[in-house]
Amino acid sequence: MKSGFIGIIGRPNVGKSTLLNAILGEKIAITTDKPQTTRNSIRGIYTRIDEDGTGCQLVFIDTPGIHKPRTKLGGYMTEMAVNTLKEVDVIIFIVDDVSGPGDQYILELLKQTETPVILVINKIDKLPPDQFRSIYDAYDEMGMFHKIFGISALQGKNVQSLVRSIEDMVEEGPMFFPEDMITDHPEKFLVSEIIREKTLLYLEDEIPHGIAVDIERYEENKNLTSIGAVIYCEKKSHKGIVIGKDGKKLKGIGKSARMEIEGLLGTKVYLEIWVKVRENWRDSSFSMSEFGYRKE
Ligand SMILES: Nc1nc2c(ncn2[C@@H]2O[C@H](COP(=O)(O)OP(=O)(O)OP(=O)(O)O)[C@@H](O)[C@H]2O)c(=O)[nH]1
Ligand SMILES: [Mg+2]
Repeated sequence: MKSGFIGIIGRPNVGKSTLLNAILGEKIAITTDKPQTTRNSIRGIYTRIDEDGTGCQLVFIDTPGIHKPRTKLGGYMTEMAVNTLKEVDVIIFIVDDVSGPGDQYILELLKQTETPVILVINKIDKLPPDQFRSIYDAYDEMGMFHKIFGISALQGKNVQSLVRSIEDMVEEGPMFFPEDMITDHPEKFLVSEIIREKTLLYLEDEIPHGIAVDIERYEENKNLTSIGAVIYCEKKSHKGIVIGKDGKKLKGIGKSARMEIEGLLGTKVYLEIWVKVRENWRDSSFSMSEFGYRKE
């Protein structure tokens, strides 16, 4: 048996969480078109066992996008991502069609580690071949990557060969998790993330950064899970926007979240959502900790 830990890092919005889901073939990490969607390290477990009992277990760690923090929460997110670099056997560094100063910063971090790094150029489905070539060549010239892959996480293109290549890189080791486990996060956490994803998808720019979801009630019965959730926003004016005219937006958020949660839990779901204001919570250690943004 082989096993290892793999960190997925990159700027916000490059497709780290989309790649994690593509590798697992199931959605455990939320993804949106808004930068800074992921706020915690999200662990996804990939296990392949052959008929002869040998195989490989790879624990992928999706991290928040590395960016210049403007709030305590931003600092926490970037710190989570940077710390992941120290704990893994292989690093996947993802870039996409736009390059930013964040990439330079990450490259400097990578130069300070001995851990092998795979460079992944994502979103090839929308990259013209000559642009792909020039991105590829620029990174190849640096001579610091174990391998370079062009993939489309969204379409699953080249994802299998990426995984196979990582299997070749990790060493003999134990199974860390049971064969059928795809994440070690509790369902309650996944539920709060689904609600946050739907909220972000329904909102315009700016407000999403100030959204947090707290699960206040979580009662599991045989055929019904009853959930009470609070969407926190930072300003009174944001509360109205989240609720929408005649409550329409909140209803939409609730309905789409409920449907996805029912799929996840395999039960009917009764979901109640309230919207509350917690001013400047992103700069309050107390509130951050309450919403689950604390060091484990
Ligand atoms: N066209 C295209 N879009 C992609 C691909 N992979 C991801 N995206 C899109 O890029 C956006 C960001 O994807 P995420 O997976 O949330 O990105 P992330 O790196 O996890 O972002 P943060 O969590 O904010 O750091 C979403 O709208 C995805 O649908 C891809 O291969 N092709
Ligand atoms: Mg993400």
